Amino acid sequence: MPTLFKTVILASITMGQNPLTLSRFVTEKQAASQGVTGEFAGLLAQIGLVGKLIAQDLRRAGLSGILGTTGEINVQGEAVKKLDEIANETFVKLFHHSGLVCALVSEEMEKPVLLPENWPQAKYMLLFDPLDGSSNTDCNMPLGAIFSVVKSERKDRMPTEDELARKGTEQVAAGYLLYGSSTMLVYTVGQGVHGFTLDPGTGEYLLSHEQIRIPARGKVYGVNEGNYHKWTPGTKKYVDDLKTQDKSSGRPYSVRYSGCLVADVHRILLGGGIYLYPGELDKPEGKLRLLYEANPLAMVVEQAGGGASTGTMRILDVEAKQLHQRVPLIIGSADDVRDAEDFIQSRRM
Ligand code: FDP
Repeated sequence: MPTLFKTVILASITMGQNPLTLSRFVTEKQAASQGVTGEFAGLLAQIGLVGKLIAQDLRRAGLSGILGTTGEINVQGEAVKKLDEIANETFVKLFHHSGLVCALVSEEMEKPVLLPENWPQAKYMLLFDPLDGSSNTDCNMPLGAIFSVVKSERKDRMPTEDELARKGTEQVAAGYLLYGSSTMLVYTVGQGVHGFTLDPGTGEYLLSHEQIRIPARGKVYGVNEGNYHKWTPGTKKYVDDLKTQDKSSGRPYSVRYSGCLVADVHRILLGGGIYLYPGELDKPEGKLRLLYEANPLAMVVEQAGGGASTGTMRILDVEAKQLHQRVPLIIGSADDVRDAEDFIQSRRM
């Protein structure tokens, strides 16, 4: 029997005999760790459920008349897609009555949803981008959702709006859902990164990527190079350098840019390389949002052994001042991120 065929059969028997579901995995990890509570297992299960519902909507989007825009402009000044709204409502509805969180912050809502009825039992607060890469909705390309979990330490009163904007180092968990050729949930609680693939047969998330480690260096970069003329000289030089031919250092790198941050970072998390949405001359703060895009992805990538930087400092150390604050993001393999910082800070020319 050909080896590949044998491997495929063996893999399916192994998965079939002992598939490790998300809930069992989290419960087992929980038993082994003091920091992870039953409440958190419930929260992760709820995110998984949100992912199943949104994945279902996305699969039928072209048939259900839910492609295109709503005609509204969101807090970021961007046209709201019908699917943005549906994904946001799914998150809010499922978490509102779950009793699992005391506040919700979303890219799609200017103000947070405070849930005093859940406090003080619920100490977690969820910050999320309900549908990442929305320009991909109408052309059947990958999409994602990103989430960050922080905890209210106050015993005397509900957290206020200001207390939701936290530094990345204060996250207790983070992760993303990826809607690609399969649906995946990837998360970290600060003890490594694990990935689960939604099995369409059983409707369960099964462990498919345990303890993900990102290679120290990759061969791929992802950036919207159409913005080249807007970049600082350091960013231009770095990207020029990636394209320079030099066999000994594995250059030129290949470009892979899908227009969906989650998909691009996921590729890099598994295979190495670097994703950049840098600051621009007229927009030094960049495009991406700190609290529910950069921070959670930075936590995931750091937990897998990679790096995440603004170009001048570690993302997780950026002071959070506003809920919808933007930040430049350079994320991926540790050595690649270090090289990018060297160019951006003119240590290399
Ligand atoms: P989108 O605005 O389509 O939701 O989250 C912002 C984001 O997508 C990322 O997913 C993506 O990497 C980036 O913006 C794409 O921006 P550009 O179109 O400017 O390249």
